[in-house]
Formats: sequence, C-alpha cells, structure tokens
Amino acid sequence: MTQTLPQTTRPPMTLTIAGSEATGGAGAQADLKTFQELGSFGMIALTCIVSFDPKDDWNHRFVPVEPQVIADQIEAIFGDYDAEALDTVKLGMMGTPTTISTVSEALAARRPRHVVLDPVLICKGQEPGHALDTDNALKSELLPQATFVTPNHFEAEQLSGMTVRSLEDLTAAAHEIHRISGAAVLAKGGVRLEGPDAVDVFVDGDGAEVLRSPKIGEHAVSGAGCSLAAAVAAELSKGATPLEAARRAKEFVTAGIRQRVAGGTPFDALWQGGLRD
Ligand code: PXL
Repeated sequence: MTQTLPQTTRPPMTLTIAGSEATGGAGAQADLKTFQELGSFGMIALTCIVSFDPKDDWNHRFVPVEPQVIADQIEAIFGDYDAEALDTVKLGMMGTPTTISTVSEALAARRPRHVVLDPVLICKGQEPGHALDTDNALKSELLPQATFVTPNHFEAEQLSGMTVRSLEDLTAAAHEIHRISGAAVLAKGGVRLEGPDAVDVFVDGDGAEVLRSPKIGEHAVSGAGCSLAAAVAAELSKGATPLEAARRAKEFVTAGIRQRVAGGTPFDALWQGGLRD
C-alpha cells in the first residue's frame, strides 16, 4: 500500500530576538502574539527576563540570558529554517553590551533579508552607566545591520543626536537616522508630540510620509512599541514593502490601543486582537 504523505505548509516566518516581559504586555510575548495575529509563523530567541516588581513601583527586575544560550537558540532556529525560509528578524530588548555582541555576530553570520530593530534603549531599573554602554553598542553594532528601525521620541533623539519637540524635528531626526544607518525609519511621535493625532514619520530612500491616527488618551500603552515593530516585521515577512508594512503596523497598533487591557500596573497593555472582525 502506498502511503500519502501529509501535506506541509510554508507560511511566512518571523523570528524575534527579544526579552520576556512576564505580564504579556510587552517584549517577546507581544511580538509572538502579533506575528500569529498577522499570519506569520513566529519564533523567539530570548535575550533576558523582565519581571515588574509590584512591591517597588513596578520597577523592572532584569535578568540577562547567558550569551551561549542566546547563541544556541539562534543556532537551533536557523538550523531548523535557513535564512531563505526565515528571512525576517525583529530585534527587541537586548539589555547588555554582551548580548548585543552575541546577537550582532549571529546576525552577521546569517544576514537575513529584513532586520527590524526596535532600539529599546533604557529599561527602568537598569544601571544608568550600564545603560549608556548598551546604547553605544546598539548604535555601533546593531543599527548598521538593521534594514528597518522604529525609534520612539526619546530613541530618535538619542540615535540622531537631535532634539525633538515638533513634527519637523521628528522628521529631521528620522532623515538623520536613515542617513547614518541606510535603514527605513519609522519614528514615533506617539503621545509625546502635542496635538490631537498620534503622528509617526516614515523615511526611506524614496522619501518621507507622515502617518497619523487620532490619539486615544494621553498615556503610553505598554507593548505598543514592541507590537508596532513586530507588525512591521510580520508584514515584511509576507512580502509588503517597507512603507506598506509601516502603514499596516500603525493600523494594527491603533486598533490594539483602542481595545487595551487594564490590570494592576499603572499602564494598560495593548490587545493584539484589535483588528479582528
Ligand atoms: O516596551 C519595551 C520593552 C521591551 N522588552 C521587554 C520589556 C519592555 C518594557 O517593559 O520588558 C522585555
């Protein structure tokens, strides 16, 4: 008797190299939910574990994952799917200069087509001195490998070396980050710029576009940045252009903020199911 083999599928695939945020609002948890919601097969190489501390003003308790364990996870993932099948990687929180070097080396060896960098620069509870080393390492080792970067207001100032107070400033900073990295840039004004709209600026080699959506409250929502970059990555894995990916990611995050999840923390979490029906 001849046996028919079960049919396999080859969905779009996205890997996030990011930290765990236990409550599920941010980090790798937000990334994986976003990938699934947008139809991309998700994978995680964990860089660190963050546990908010309810006894200490929800400060971040931070534990890095051993560099060898990070390298092992990436080896397992690219052993399973080569860089042709798995052509999109999202980078979230790294946390230490050593982690950045480990990830930078692993990426340089595989050279995936899309590298979406969410340049998470500081995390509450980290040593300021340490944070500066991490910022510098991120700028010198990961930014040059990125094909798409999603800085928020603060990160746009740090990466461009410019002060951002207006949409014009944000646009100038986005152009500068594009100039130094060669990557497409989606710089997020979020609730930090005045006015009725949450305004983001997209810049790539073809020009600039301002993306707007009405602000939903004046408070930042946990996981919005992670989910935005994850949505960009998922869309790129499905074949979108960088500008299309930016537009769809903004819609995804706006819908998720509209249906945000309230808990005991002082910030709400984004719901990745916001675009369903
Ligand atoms: O939202 C930034 C972020 C990214 N990654 C992890 C986090 C946070 C913020 O809490 O904990 C793991």
